[in-house]
Amino acid sequence: MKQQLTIALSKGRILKETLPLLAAADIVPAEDIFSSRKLIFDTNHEHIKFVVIRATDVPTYVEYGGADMGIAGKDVLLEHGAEGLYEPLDLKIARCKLMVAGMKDAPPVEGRMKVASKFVNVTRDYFAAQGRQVDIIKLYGAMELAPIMGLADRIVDIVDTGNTLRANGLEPMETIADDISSRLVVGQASMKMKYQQIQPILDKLADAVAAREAGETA
Ligand code: PRT
Ligand code: MG
Repeated sequence: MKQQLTIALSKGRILKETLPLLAAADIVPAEDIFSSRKLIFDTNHEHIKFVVIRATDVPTYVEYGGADMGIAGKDVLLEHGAEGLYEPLDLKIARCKLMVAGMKDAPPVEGRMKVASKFVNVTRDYFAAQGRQVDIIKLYGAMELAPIMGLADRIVDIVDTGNTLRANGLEPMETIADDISSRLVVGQASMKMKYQQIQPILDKLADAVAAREAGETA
């Protein structure tokens, strides 16, 4: 007998790249996710459902068993912490970096540096590991604005092309993590209880990732 399996997907920019991988693993939503306001979606498998939620909520759902597995950016996972989660697969989509940035040609900061970010844990850990004392200011978006308005000396944010930094007169200064991409996470309890069902999905997704990579470099 197959048990119910719930997969938590991050809405927003990684969803578009996630669905083709799931489709290659033969898991397809029963209706168009983008044109629906639903939060729960049936799939072509009677026992598999998607929930579509904020990226930052994905590890929380999976950790506490509200979903069996999920897909989220490594940035989100680093910020959340790894407790209760396995991270068996790098989906290699939505690649980017976590960086420290500041105003272009900004002089070194004298005294205690103010750093604005939505990644407060990552920021704290990064500077603490270097013995640098910083004040962290939590923001929920538009981090680039903080140095411009004098709210902070530096920001910690996701950088892809760097266009957003440049367009706002900022520049990347230090790399915190250069291997950010979307990862598949599985709850530790679910992995134990539903291994028979989860393992074949992991295998198919791993194949889909490999095929996609091979296609890209061919
Ligand atoms: O909306 P919500 O608050 O729920 O979350 P979110 O807006 O962070 O989520 P979303 O959907 O925008 O991004 C989800 C995930 O995509 C992130 O957690 C990353 O793992 C991944 N990702 C990959 C990115 C980028 N690339 C990226 N470029 N997330 C955000 N950006 C931002 C970046 O911060 C910058 O402001 O896009 C802007 C453009 O980047 P540049 O450098 O190309 O200009
Ligand atoms: Mg967003």
